[in-house]
Amino acid sequence: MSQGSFDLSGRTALVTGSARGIGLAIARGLAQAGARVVLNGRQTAALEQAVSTLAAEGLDAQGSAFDVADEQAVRQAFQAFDEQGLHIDILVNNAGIQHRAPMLELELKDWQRVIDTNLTAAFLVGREAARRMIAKGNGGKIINIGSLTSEAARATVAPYTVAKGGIKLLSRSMAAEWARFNIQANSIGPGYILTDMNEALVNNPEFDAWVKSSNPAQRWGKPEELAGTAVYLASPASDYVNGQIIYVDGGWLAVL
Ligand code: GCO
Repeated sequence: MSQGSFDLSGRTALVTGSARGIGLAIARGLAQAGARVVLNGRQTAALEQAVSTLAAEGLDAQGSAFDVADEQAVRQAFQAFDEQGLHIDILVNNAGIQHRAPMLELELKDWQRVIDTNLTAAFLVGREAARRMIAKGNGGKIINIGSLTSEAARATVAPYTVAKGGIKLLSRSMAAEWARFNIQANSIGPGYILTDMNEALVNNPEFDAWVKSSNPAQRWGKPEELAGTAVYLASPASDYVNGQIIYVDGGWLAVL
């Protein structure tokens, strides 16, 4: 069965920022569904560690270290894939950073860094991937990782909020231009998830209590809880789903 199938056998997925956290959990989920996964990060040691972890689980994983916000580095990484005969059928734009500061104290360089990594990089990597998907004529899947801040702002994380709002519309722009090539571009909006990036929030008793009281699930999410939605959006089961954002947030937005 191909229509409606969740099987990713024979597909290759690139997951950016996948040495840990949400990216690693999504890469693992895609690999468990049959895909070959290419992990990405900037730090080679952490990347190699993640590749070994997945390989030890019997999954098909390899690494590609490059900075997603550096146009030249992104180009070179895709040229290296071409030379290896590696075609990216599924791209997950996950790499992201956080910088928490009130806007009145926010410096331009930090604004720029967060926008570059969380938004512009998804365009840069998406453009390279889509060029090849279109040239090959087999379609493709792009999943851009948004956030609750794709929908609602939270004080002290303005550049992150703006970038994640942009991610939602980037998926729609990709859908608008590339749907005719059988490319589906959708977003996933994770809720508050237990990751290294959120360590300071998890360890802040007030914030932790706020997350638990404002969320109908009354708990933080786990990175692996994003994998099922990623597999769905990477698979033929979602071939007529395009430009959407699916929140995986325990119901947080439902009661906002
Ligand atoms: C933060 C942000 C995020 C949230 C995420 C929820 O302050 O770090 O709020 O990291 O976890 O945006 O979707």
